[in-house]
Amino acid sequence: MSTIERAEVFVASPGRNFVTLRITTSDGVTGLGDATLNGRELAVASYLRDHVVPLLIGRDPARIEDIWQFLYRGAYWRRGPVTMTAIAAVDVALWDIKGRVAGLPVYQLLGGRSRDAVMVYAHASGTDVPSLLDDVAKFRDLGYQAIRAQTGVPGLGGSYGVRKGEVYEPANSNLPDEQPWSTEAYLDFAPTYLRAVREKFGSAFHLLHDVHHRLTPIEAARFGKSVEDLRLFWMEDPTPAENQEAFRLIRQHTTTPIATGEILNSIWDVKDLITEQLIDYVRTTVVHAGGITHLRRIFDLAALYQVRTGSHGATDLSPISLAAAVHVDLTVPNFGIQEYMPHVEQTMQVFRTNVTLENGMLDLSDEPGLGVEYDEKAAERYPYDPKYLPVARRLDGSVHDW
Ligand code: GCO
Ligand code: MG
Repeated sequence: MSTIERAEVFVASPGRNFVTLRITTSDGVTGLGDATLNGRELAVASYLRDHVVPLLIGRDPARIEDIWQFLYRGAYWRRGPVTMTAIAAVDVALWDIKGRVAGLPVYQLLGGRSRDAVMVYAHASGTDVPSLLDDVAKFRDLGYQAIRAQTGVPGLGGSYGVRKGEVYEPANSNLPDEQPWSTEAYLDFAPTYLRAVREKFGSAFHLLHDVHHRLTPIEAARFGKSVEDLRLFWMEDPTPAENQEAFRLIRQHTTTPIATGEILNSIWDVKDLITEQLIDYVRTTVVHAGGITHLRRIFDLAALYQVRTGSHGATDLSPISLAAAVHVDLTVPNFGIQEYMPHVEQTMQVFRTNVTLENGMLDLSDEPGLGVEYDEKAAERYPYDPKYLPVARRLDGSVHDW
């Protein structure tokens, strides 16, 4: 029987920080898992190195479900981003190994294709309406079928989601960058710029918007109502999601579709949202929600309630997670959309993947496993570089949800 012989954790910063797990079997087969938790990277690296790797050595790498249960139930302490990201890294690496051993891409092990390719959404942003419109035009020309639109709020420096140059990278500071926030200014302005996008480009593409957890339920209801005629694909994270019941109130007032889940980690975190049909898209991801094994469990529950998938895919999810997401997205019956932001050149020197983008759709070739290689030597050129996500403060100085 082949056993797990080695499990190594790499922390590197090729353009941004990534934590990567590589599992090697006694037959010399390797598998990769992403363990990146933006701004809290070393906590997951230690959880893996100090508490999980010793438990893996000597186990049968083919027993993915059993290892998942062992790590989840065996920790005693349930859920949480650190634990679930660490378990995810192991789970994804084991699916990679299973595919390589079988000589099949992971999506074949998951039941094969349900679709030819995976629709993604691009990120248009600007500092004001004209620059946002220019950016939307750019993504329309590149062939994207779905575009998320965000822009700065006049008079407020540093709103969520506004790209500087070619790259959007919120974790950009050695200590958290403290950014001002005014809900009133946002609620006055955001519907105006979303309307400007529809007026200029029409309705022949999907328009998305990320509220980024900043509104109360009744404010979110007002926002959703005010943009109903713009036919948004979704409003994302309208209110913080740890209180699942809060979404009932939003639902009572608006038909604008709702997406949430990027910061949630388990099926329990989204159970009420799904079973009460309080959301339309669940945004949990491979990396932060316990790997392929657990994500599929969430997506299957969602399918029963006509909730579709819309996994998080910002650049703080490594190319391993993006590849794993595409394998899952290709197979699940209730796929909705996949978030996609291209990684920078340095990142792609370290992670080589076979994921391709054409006309706003992702696909991958038939290499066994996930189809990702990690270049350890290249990674050594990019040591860990501590960075934090920003913190939002209301105009009176008090902390708000970022
Ligand atoms: C998104 C997200 C990201 C997060 C980031 C935090 O919808 O892509 O909200 O932009 O803020 O992933 O690390
Ligand atoms: Mg988001």
